[in-house]
Amino acid sequence: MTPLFDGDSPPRSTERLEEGAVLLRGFATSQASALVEAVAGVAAGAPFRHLVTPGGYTMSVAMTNCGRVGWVSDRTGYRYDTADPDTGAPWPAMPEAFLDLAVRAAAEAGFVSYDPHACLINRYLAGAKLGLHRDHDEKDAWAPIVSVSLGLPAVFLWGGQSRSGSVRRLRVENGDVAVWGGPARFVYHGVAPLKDGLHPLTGAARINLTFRKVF
Ligand code: MD3
Ligand code: FE
Repeated sequence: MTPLFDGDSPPRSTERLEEGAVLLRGFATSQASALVEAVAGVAAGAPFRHLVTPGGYTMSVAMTNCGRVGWVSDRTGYRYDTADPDTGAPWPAMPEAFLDLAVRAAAEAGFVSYDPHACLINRYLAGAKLGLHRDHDEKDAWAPIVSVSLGLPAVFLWGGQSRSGSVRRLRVENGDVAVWGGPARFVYHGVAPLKDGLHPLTGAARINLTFRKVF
């Protein structure tokens, strides 16, 4: 735990969760409102939608993407697609502010030359959750996933390397950034059901950006 204070910027700290995984508390707080605005720009071109899993369940989290490819799911499976399946159009470009933040956060966690292709944007309203899972649709098994929390707080579930192990609960807030890669790339993780509330930047929502190097 390394607290940093510089003048008027919000407090930051680096918390090492395990080898390859860090939580950068407050890393994006000063850019949060610009990031939320950029999310609205992306969603104007590619609206949030509730995807259906291969098992036939409709996800409680609403999703959209920006970047060269986007993560999608339907009855046939999960995949990265260059086009939004709802419109056939390419996903909106990744905003400069997104890329800049992701690259700086990855470097802070020790991953140099991070070059994410995709940003999956998750929107949680009260009750929405993400069950324990691993992200393994990406080819590069070392490059990190960078996660940026915006708006309402949530509880991250951190399950370690096996599904049956104990699960840590970590509260994350607006501006917190998690980076996990290398040996931590395939840990089980999820998000507990969102508590309702109101946040000045996002209203009744939590928004999470996850950056991925896909190929
Ligand atoms: C890192 N989304 O889209 S944080 C996904 O909040 C996904 O929407 C999460 O997992 C979300 O595939 C991104 C995932 C996570 C959970 C717990 C963690 C990352 C973590 C605990 C420690 C470090
Ligand atoms: Fe995930």
